[in-house]
Amino acid sequence: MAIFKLKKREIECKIVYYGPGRSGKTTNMEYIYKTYRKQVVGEMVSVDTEGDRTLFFDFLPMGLGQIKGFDIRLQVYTVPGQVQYRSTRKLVLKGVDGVIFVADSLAVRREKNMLSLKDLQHNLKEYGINILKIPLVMQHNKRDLAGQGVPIMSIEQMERDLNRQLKVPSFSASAITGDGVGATLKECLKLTLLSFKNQIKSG
Ligand SMILES: Nc1nc2c(ncn2[C@@H]2O[C@H](COP(=O)(O)OP(=O)(O)O)[C@@H](O)[C@H]2O)c(=O)[nH]1
Ligand SMILES: [Mg+2]
Repeated sequence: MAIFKLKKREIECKIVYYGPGRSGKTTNMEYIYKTYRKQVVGEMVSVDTEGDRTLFFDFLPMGLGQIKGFDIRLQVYTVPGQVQYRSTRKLVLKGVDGVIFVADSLAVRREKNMLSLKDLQHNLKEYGINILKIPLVMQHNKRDLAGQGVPIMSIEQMERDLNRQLKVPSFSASAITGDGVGATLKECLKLTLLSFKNQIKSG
């Protein structure tokens, strides 16, 4: 739930990178951290252990300037994808305003992508959120691996697997090179801010 601080004229919103373990969520955030220095208003916080890069979550606070006289503050989180961190994933989703689903293009991760999307749907539901209603953007990550000798899925296949019912905006990306990373976040932010506007109208 976005926090509207009317006195301070601030809107605080929360965007979460979701997806299976090792799909590139932390790498997305690292790229954002490096590339949008001016918008980053604090340190990127990563709570990780050896081996699994993200044990708890990554957190990045950003300030995006003003819209209609309101300061937009953005809190970006990633979840740990590994199956065993189920409760952490749910916790990180608390109060979420927009979601970026980072899917792994590696063919061997096909099943993991689909399971993770189901897990997202389930966890949102536990907070009373319908996955079809929340601002959601899909990212097909690791496209740089095309032609590198590792089997990766076609975009068409990934769209069929993950986006046939959702029909959300989707982006090809490489979190390593940064291709598509900014575009993904910007689209999610746009949808999120639009949803506030609609909520204000209908409320
Ligand atoms: N080739 C390639 N590797 C990537 C990309 N994104 C992430 N990786 C690698 O995949 C591994 C897992 O990435 P990480 O961001 O920790 O995944 P997370 O578990 O989703 O946070 C790391 O070795 C990354 O360097 C990408 O776009 N292309
Ligand atoms: Mg991570």
